[in-house]
Amino acid sequence: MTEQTETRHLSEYHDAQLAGDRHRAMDVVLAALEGGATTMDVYTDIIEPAQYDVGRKWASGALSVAGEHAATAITQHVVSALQMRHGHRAPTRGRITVTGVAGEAHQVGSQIVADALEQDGWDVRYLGTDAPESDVVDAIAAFAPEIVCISATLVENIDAVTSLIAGIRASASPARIIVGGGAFSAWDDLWMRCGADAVAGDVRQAVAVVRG
Ligand code: B12
Repeated sequence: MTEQTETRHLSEYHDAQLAGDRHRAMDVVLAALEGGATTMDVYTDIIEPAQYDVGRKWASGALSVAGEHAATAITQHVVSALQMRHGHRAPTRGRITVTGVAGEAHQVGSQIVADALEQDGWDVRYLGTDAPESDVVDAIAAFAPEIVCISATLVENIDAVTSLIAGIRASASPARIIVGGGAFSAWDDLWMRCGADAVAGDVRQAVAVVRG
């Protein structure tokens, strides 16, 4: 995609979100894919910036809570449809658990990371977000993944990330733990202070860091 086409698709997608029109939003994404964009391009050049715009508009009062919920529901619909389009192929890499933490409601980012990793050949178990820590530790022990990805958007939830990582390590899981999400942009070394092995900024970097 040229930069100009990317910008046009982003603004058309965002307009469709604001109009609450999920069919139009899906058509914009299909047009981008037909024009040569990859699913990864759609995540990073359309969906992520459109959601960040939704956040800015909500924070400034230009968008109501209902408007934000409708826009995010459209994105969740589109993200699921993109994954359906990829279909299911047998995994060619190892096992990964992707999860949020207790108290964290944001889950679009972690869903996208889970989907992109599955597209990259990993055997992914996605736990959504806001499950009790002990349940997450148990689910990880049962699946025995080589890698655990933990997502947090709010800085207030950093203690929950630290505690979850300690819980996973105490369960004797040898998994490499990678963290990401908006909370980690607050300070450069926050991921290290949580006890994680690595951090990644967006979904493209997440796939690269997971591959190691
Ligand atoms: C939708 C939304 C919600 C929805 C979430 C619904 C859902 N099912 O997810 C709801 C309504 C629940 C919500 C609630 C709140 N929200 Co909110 N929300 C958003 C919004 C608009 C979009 C989030 C989103 O979809 N982002 C798109 C994804 C793709 O981006 P991402 O999460 O950053 O993920 C990417 C990377 O970070 C990375 N990544 C993410 N996870 C991981 C994990 C790993 C391992 C790796 C490697 C990478 C990685 O890859 C992803 C893809 O590239 C954001 C705006 C924003 N800037 O994000 C505000 C925002 C995050 N929310 C905000 C706030 C304040 C709140 C509330 C406190 C509001 C309130 N007063 O109640 C509550 C808190 C709820 C809670 N306890 O968590 C603020 C946070 C401010 C801050 N810096 O702390 C934001 C930034 C809005 C704003 N501009 O002020 N929210």
